[in-house]
Amino acid sequence: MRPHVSREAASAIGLLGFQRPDANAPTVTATKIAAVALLGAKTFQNYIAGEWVDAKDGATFESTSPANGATLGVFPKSTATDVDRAVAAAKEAFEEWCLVPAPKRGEIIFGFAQLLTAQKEDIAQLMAREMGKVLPEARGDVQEAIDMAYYMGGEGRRLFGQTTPSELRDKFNMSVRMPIGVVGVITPWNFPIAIPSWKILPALVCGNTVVFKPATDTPFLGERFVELLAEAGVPPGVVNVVHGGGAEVGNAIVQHPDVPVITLTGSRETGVAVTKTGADRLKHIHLELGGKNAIIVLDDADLDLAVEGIIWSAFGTSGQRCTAASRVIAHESVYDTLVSRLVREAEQLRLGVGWEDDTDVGPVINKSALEKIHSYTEIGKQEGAQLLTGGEVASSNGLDKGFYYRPTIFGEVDPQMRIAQEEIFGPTVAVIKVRELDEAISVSNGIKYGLSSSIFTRDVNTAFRAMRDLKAGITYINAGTIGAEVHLPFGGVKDTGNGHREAGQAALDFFTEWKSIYVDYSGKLQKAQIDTAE
Ligand code: UN1
Repeated sequence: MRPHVSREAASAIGLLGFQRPDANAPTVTATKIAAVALLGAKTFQNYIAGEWVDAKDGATFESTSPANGATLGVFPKSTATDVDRAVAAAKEAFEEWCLVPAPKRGEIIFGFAQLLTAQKEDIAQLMAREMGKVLPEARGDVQEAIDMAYYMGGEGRRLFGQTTPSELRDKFNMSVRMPIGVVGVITPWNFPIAIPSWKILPALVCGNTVVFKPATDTPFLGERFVELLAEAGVPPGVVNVVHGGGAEVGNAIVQHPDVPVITLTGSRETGVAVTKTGADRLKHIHLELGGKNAIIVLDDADLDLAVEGIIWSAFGTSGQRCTAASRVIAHESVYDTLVSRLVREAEQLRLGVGWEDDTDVGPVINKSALEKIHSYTEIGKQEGAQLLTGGEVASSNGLDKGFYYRPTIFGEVDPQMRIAQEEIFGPTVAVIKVRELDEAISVSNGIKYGLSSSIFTRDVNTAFRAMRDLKAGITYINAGTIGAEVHLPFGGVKDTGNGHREAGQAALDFFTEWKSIYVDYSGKLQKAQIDTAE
């Protein structure tokens, strides 16, 4: 049961005036979701075994808007006891869910895609409030989950294995994908709908069940995601949500003996800790960690395009994407022009609440993020980099109610400076001058991470060299560093992860285990490697 909230309260948190879903849009069932849920829910619960339940010890935390400080909801601050209940439910549900024909599992996920489509605007509006991103990007975040739902729903009728000849007569060989069990899903706040979809939807279509811990900065969106899954027909216990922090809930999931698979998007430090914790039980761990992505601009680049690509990749989502461009590597012959054009463009970006049409850049996620971003401005100045624009908290015109930072550009940056090496996760970009392609590639590679990379050039030979030599999981030619599509593998090399990928077919490899099956129909004992005569 979810309590209703008054219109006044709803209006106070800025949730009124949403565009209602199109009556002709595909809907799956009559539902309490969408507007009613957005307006009507003030205190939220965990979702375990198909029931909405409070945390066992009754503790709570609030979700507040980084845009204006409004309280959006109160959520259970769960503990290991709640995780135990969720894991038990997921373990029990696995026994039946793994036997549901994969095409049927896929159909439920298609239903989820339809619900998300119908609710896209409402969820985007909520996201602009809870996470802060501007509406076009919030819609994109939801769209990414819709795309993933259609893609993974389709996998229900594929999940291809392999057949291959046997070395022996009258024998048939094949390999099939098998579900693994309960998957622990730990997600960040920066893509509060898209990233859960990358993890939960492939896990489900492959026949696994899920215990999901959304980020504490975006629990409302995590709860909406699960509510829609339940609405789409995911049976009780197959997806469970447990709200709360990493130290309590995250750790309990990672330590739990009945959770053999963990997928985490988070910081490098958390990734290392999760790996250590899971090691004793030989858990399957997927990690998607940091980035320090660079855009290379060569002397033959289309500069208009490069400027657009840099501004979008550096300041979109207020720089809070793992794929954001936080470095620009500019050929010396274009450096001055590029820098002055970037500064001009950055200074025209309008800061504000994400749900206003004329906002280009929304807030950053919370106070500690704001402080961390500003501390890097101080570090950059101390290191001797040239602060070209920004470098300060924005607090005029009501922005002091939220966490806003001016788009910041440093020039004359040395590749070894901390602002060029460490992940800031904010609207700060470091511009580095180079003399030629080899140097550009070596600067781009000269960091511990390896997620996204990009080069602007009109020379096809240069482009192919970059595709080969940039050490990253993703390389863009003549586009910025953001904008990955769901049907290609997503992830990075070096400290960005541990070799696994999400999205695309690669996700299926993580959420299943291969089983090789040999069928001997010769009616006699045939010995592989021994009976080699014919
Ligand atoms: C992330 O920041 O972790 O490629 C994900 C992009 C988005 C996903 C980013 N499609 O920028």
